[in-house]
Amino acid sequence: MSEFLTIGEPIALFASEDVDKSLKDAVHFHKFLAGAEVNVAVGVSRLGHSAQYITRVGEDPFGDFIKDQLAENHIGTDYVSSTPDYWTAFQLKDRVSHGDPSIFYFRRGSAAAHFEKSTLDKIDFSGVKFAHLSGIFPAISDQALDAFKYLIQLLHEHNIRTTFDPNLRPQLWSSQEKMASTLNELAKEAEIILPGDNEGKILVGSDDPKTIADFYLNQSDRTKTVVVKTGAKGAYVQTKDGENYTVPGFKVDKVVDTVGAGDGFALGLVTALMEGKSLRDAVVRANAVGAFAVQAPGDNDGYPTPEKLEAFLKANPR
Ligand code: KDG
Repeated sequence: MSEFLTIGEPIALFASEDVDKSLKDAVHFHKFLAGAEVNVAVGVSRLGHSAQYITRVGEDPFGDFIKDQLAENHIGTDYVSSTPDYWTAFQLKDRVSHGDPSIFYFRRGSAAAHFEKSTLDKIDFSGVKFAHLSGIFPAISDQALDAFKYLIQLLHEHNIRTTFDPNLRPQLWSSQEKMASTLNELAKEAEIILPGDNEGKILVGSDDPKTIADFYLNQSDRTKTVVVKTGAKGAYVQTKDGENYTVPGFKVDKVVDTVGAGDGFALGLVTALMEGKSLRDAVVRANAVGAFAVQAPGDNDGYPTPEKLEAFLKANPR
């Protein structure tokens, strides 16, 4: 029994340490655990909540590394299976002094892409307060998409609250239209949707936060809240009850790497809601964890402990 669960593809990430060198030329890399959903699980666990991660890895050094990392981060592995038949994914990320880094994946046909749906029948949903879903796992294969839909069905049957981050990864889809239509269909199943304003352009044809929120709130009765991430500016919140407001972001001295900030945002929001905090306070925490994330080179190494988070929020009151 865990408070939180998520499904995703874990990735061994090699992050370049050679600033502003292309991936072709970089020679120094540091190995990290990555994968949007596992990032969220890492941060949830670091903030003191029990978390289970659902996935499949290969019986190879990257799979072993991921299992070690999950154990180190106290993430439950009851639903992590391994296979000798397919590899675990890995990726390269460059280091840039400005903007977003570029990423190169080695993941096609991975063990997670061959995820076995029957794993989901073993899940103990008792005590689960939240499940976090992202648009990456359903993009990696038809098999993963099918399992993802089955998980959604099970979550509904057990009345589990859900967050959905579209997490656009155009490289994983056959076309932009397919990506937008599939993700918008999946978004209908979530209670809370967390798009980025830049994703809005592709998903709903506008980067205006209110237009994005209106679209998702109108397309499904199940969706109660949309929180649009607006980068360093913070977030725009709109609920089915007609509430809407902006929560400003936090200033950061030096941005080291932006990847993992969106996952940090999601875990900040979910953990605060699991602790019974108001939606507004949850979005403040979401922004705060996002600010921690951009100050570290890996995707999830910057996420705070409860002590660090508390000290940060005290020093930067909202
Ligand atoms: O959100 C962070 C992710 O981009 C990263 O960890 C890798 O899951 C990943 C992906 O597919 O891009």
